[in-house]
Amino acid sequence: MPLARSLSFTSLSGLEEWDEEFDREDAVLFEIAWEVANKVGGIYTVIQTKARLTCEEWGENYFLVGPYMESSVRTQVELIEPCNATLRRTIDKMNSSGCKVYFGRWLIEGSPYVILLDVGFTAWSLDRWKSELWENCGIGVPWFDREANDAVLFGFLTAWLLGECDEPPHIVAHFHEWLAGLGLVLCRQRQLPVATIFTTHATLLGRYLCAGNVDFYNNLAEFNVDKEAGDRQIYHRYCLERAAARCAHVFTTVSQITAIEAEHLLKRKPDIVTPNGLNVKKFSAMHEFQNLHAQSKARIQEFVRGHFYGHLDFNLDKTVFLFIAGRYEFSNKGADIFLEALARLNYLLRVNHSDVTVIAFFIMPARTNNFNVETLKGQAVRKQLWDTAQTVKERFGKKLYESLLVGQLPDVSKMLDKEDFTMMKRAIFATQRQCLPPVCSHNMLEDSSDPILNCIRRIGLFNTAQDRVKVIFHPEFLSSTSPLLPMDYEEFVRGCHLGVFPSYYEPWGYTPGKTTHTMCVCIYIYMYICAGVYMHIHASGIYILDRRFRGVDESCNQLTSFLFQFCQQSRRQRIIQRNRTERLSDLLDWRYLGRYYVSARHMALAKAFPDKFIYEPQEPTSATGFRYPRPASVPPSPAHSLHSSPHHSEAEDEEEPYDEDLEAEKDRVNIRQPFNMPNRNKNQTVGLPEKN
Ligand code: G6P
Ligand code: 1S3
Repeated sequence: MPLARSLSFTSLSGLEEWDEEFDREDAVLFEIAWEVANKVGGIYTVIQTKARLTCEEWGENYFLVGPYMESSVRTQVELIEPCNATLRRTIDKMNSSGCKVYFGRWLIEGSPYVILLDVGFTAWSLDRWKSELWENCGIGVPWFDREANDAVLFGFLTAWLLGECDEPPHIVAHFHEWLAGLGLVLCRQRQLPVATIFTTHATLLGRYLCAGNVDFYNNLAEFNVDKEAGDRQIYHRYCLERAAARCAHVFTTVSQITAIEAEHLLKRKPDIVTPNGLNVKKFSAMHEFQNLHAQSKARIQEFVRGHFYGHLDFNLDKTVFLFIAGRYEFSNKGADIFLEALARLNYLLRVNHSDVTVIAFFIMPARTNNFNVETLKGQAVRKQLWDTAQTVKERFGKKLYESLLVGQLPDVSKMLDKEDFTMMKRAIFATQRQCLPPVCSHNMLEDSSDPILNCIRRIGLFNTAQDRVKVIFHPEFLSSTSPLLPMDYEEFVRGCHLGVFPSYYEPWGYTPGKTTHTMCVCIYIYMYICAGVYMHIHASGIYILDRRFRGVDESCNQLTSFLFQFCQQSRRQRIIQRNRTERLSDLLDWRYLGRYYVSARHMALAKAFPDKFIYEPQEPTSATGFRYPRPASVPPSPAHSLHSSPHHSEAEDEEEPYDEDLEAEKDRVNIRQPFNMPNRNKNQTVGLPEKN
């Protein structure tokens, strides 16, 4: 018997330092998910952003397995011949047995290989596979659940594929979420020589229970899981999920809070938490992202000019843009308490006679039949005003030029003639409107029962002139080709001032992650932040809303107070807060977070092939500890020594005299200023929250 090889980390400070003893030549990694090259939600982002790092680690031995979706394949995948003899043989064999299996390269960073399984093409096997599932695993899937039927087809096809791949000897198969989980169950039931990992990104029951009126986190241990799943008609799905979690060599989830949830609801404690990362792009200078903010904000302002035409009685320079985005789960994602807090904020701003206006965007996809006429008209009116202004400007310029040509100063009273005035009056008349600016940009299919619209109706935020808080519900993901708001999501986030994510159920929270990634300040929810990360976040200008032991009303009050503080900030303070947010970006980088996936794979190999591999976890010590690099914006230490970095420091934030425009400019170009100047700002709140 060959000697077992030790799979351990020699250091936790960098991926390049993984133990080299593990020879990847005789191992192959399959990562299987329904969202491979198929954008549905967060798992797509996990796999897509992680691909570059995994390709660096596994090279040609890394394969993603997903469903074949023609529309996505046409735009995202280059179909090619299988890259090795084993796969060619396997795919040919499956295709000659009535399947359609495609091989290609996914055109994302890292260009990973993808194997795409056409589940629709093998639908003829559904009944046979379902009865096999019933006989072998006792799980019955009802005919009407289309998603579960797809999961059955996808699971059997995956197990077939893995069963045919007999070379190289060590296969690691990593399955994501319940939709892919059956493949894992079948691998184990058929005793395939495969090291299996199952990652749940959210438990099915967690999602369903939280969406109802349940005190979820305080009752995790009390739920009768079978009954709860049965009551919600998801028992078969729950069985598939639980079977995958129980059968896996290694079970993982994305955060500590979801690990506790999984332990209670899926009855297995995750072996390791594998948090999600992003591909963090480093800016060479801090003012770069500040400039990008200003550019994107200008585009949002243009949209707002059109949307509020005829009611533009507020100062756009004193308008703060807030947003919430994500899967449309009204209370799970915290849209309920955000709206409630906005109503309270509206009241506070009004009674304090604030000159600040808040525009809150809700970007959550719902069923619609396109943009509504009033919203489109707004943009058309804005465009017409712009065109009119350009025409008058050209005519004016021509007259001015002609007058200068003959050596005369122009007669100002004759520069605009009757025709110009008529044109301008017509344009102004076009801005009259009989209705208020719409709260929703689209025609909703379920308008009368839509939870956001119903809540807006109840709290009365109708975009009236008196409202200091205006709302715009955009029930579609953003796109740079939209005729209404032609911006992609990242650009939009950059232009906003604050992202608000008071989710009740959020296993990881990619949306706040991506928001920080674009250096936009945001409000995180405490529940899913682990203790170590909490300290980083708290130091980074991010607000943390604690919903753990608080009722809805108390959380609403806390959120309202954060929002009110934010609205009182000056431009200068917002700039500083954005700079601080930059410090968080390293926390989310796959280069650091990818190690947990590596660890899970090592653990699985050691469990599946104990005579070949030994897994030796190593606790981080002060010598090998997990340390993030110092972000560029962190002030040098000791605090009052001379600075070696050209970046703006916190000491400056607090101690320098205050001139908003000058300071903003300084921040842009990172000019260093001397210390110990008199502090004009002593009594001014900086807007950072108290630690709870
Ligand atoms: C960036 C730009 C500044 C601009 C500021 C506006 O920092 O570099 O030129 O003044 O954004 O910030 P605000 O928070 O008011 O959108
Ligand atoms: C899930 O997607 P969601 O937005 O429905 O998976 C994501 C990736 O792990 C996670 O970030 C998110 O919290 C979950 O909820």
